[in-house]
Amino acid sequence: MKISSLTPVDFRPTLRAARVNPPESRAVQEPADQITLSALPASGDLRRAGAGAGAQAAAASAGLAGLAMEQPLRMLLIGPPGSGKGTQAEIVDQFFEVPHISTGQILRNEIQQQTELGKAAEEYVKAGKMVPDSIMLPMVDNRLEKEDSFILDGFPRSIAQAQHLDATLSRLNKPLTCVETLEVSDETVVKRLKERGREDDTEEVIRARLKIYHEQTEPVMAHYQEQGLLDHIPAEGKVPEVGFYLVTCLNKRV
Ligand code: B4P
Repeated sequence: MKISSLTPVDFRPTLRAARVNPPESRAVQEPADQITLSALPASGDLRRAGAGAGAQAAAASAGLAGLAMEQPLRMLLIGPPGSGKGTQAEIVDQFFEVPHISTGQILRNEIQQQTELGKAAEEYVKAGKMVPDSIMLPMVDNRLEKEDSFILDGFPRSIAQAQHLDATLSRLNKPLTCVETLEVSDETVVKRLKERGREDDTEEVIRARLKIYHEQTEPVMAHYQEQGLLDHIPAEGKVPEVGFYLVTCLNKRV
């Protein structure tokens, strides 16, 4: 279903159900009997239809928007490569109208424009390796200084990056609202990314990115679990299903 064919009323059962019966971390209930998952459109449809106003109206009708607008949403989106971070950030952006900061996308833009930063990062991104912190940390700090609310996608990817982020947000007095982690198997990741076919989506590079994820990024979850900020989002399903769980969890956090 496309957003252009939806009225705010179409969203209400979905969002009401989300408020009344929110999924708990890991023990998420299958919501298919209570709501119409197709009421959440695919993110590409949202973008093509310029759906910000419609989604905001829907959120307002469910009592979501007032909360979202009074409190800045500052969320981290963490997950393996191809888990759908960029895809889901687009859905969250449509509901909460929060700037989306993707470290992967910033790096790809810099590489495409062949800036000094892009030239320095290029070999790492093409090989699926972590770009050095000497490049990443000032780049992220610079963006966070400019944004009051944000979806930070792809950062932090290591404990060192998480500790740096804590210090930056504390200095800026911008505490996090939540950390959402997208959970998906390695085999699903490989299948999705081979189909996408970006330059860094060869099987060899995908496996290298997954190895780094398991070794360096997964320990970051415990860091945020201890702070009570972590939500686990099952991300094997279709884009709107994943989006439903994610928006529902955010609804509990704002
Ligand atoms: P990213 O840009 O973060 O990685 P990505 O592979 O694009 O992941 P994402 O999860 O966003 O995937 P998408 O939504 O597009 O990083 C790229 C590189 O930048 C890294 O390897 C690294 O070199 C560097 N880098 C970035 N941040 C760094 C940091 N902090 N420190 C050091 N280096 C850093 O989804 C993927 C595909 O799946 C799409 O084709 C999408 O259509 C599809 N899809 C999504 N959800 C789906 C679903 N539910 N079902 C079916 N298909 C789905």
